[in-house]
Amino acid sequence: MKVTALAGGIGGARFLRGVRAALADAEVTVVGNTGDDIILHRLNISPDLDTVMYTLGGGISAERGWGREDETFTVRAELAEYGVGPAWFGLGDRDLATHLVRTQMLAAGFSLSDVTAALCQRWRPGVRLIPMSDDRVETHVVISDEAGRRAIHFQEWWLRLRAEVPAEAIVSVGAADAKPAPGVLDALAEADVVLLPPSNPVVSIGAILSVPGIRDALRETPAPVVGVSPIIGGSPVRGMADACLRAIGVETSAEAVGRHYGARRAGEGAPPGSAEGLLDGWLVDTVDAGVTVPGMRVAAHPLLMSDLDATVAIVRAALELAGV
Ligand code: GDP
Ligand code: FO1
Ligand code: CA
Repeated sequence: MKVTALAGGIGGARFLRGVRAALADAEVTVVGNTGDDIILHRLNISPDLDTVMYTLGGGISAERGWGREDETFTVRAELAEYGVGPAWFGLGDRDLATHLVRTQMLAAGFSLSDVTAALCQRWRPGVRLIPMSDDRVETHVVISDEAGRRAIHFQEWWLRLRAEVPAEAIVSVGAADAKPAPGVLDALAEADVVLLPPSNPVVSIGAILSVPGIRDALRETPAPVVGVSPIIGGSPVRGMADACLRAIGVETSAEAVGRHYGARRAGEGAPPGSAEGLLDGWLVDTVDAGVTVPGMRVAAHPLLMSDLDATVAIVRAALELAGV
């Protein structure tokens, strides 16, 4: 079976661990979010690609969910002694090697897809991990503070400001001119099932969908498309997805996020051709049972990915909803 998933960082990576365990023989392609990518100290850093790669490759920090296990931060501390920041970004010493390899390969003319494949030669994540685009796309957040109204990089908003300053807009800079990376559209067209893990609907899944062509490919694939809610009982399980949803005018609830993704096919009574959404099925937590989204099958299952067994059960429920 061919499975294609779109993925952000921690929520996506943990779900994918369940996909791999539930479907040992499946060919899994992961389209990773690169909207979080940032250049710091002239280094190309791809947090979400690395989170997926380290999580599936066994190198992730179990406690933090990002960066490497057994990490040290000596380089960051030495930079701070020179008064060089940013202090808000956890640049780990082990992680630094990944950024150095990526930066050197990009400078030598390799694409981000090539670089990601090369890094995965070491980590062997057991899935084909491809970036959403080889072109530079960065999520920026429009805020107003003492320095006035301006756009800052998503990482600065998320890590330095802890998303506490309201986002007036969230912009995918560069997306309009970006192309999907090689293999992205084919992976969607040729899949037997497409899964949207419980990743951030705005800055992870939304960023991937901002690359022209990806949304249409999702709408047109013959495969069933099923999403898993990152919102349980009106709150994100982890992180500040509510601040991102507020910025796009979507309530923080499983129902509102399901309606935001929308149904691929028109529901009963709706005019033909009126559906413009992405999903055939929406999996919500049991506390959200009863949620309805026009045109979509909705099922309820406990959605806390507390351990691998619980995650495998979530994946199985999503596959059942997809009918595969
Ligand atoms: P990020 O890039 O590290 O922020 O990770 P993602 O975008 O892939 O996923 C972030 C989302 O994962 C958050 O909005 C959380 O609500 C969601 N999440 C984290 N853990 C769980 C879980 O155990 N169950 C569910 N349903 N969602 C989760
Ligand atoms: N998340 C944090 O909360 N603090 C950090 O200092 C931090 C550094 C970092 C470095 C490399 C990396 O791959 C991920 C890192 N993350 C960090 C996670 C990540 O930047 C974001 O939390 C997610 O991308 C949010 O969507
Ligand atoms: Ca992310």
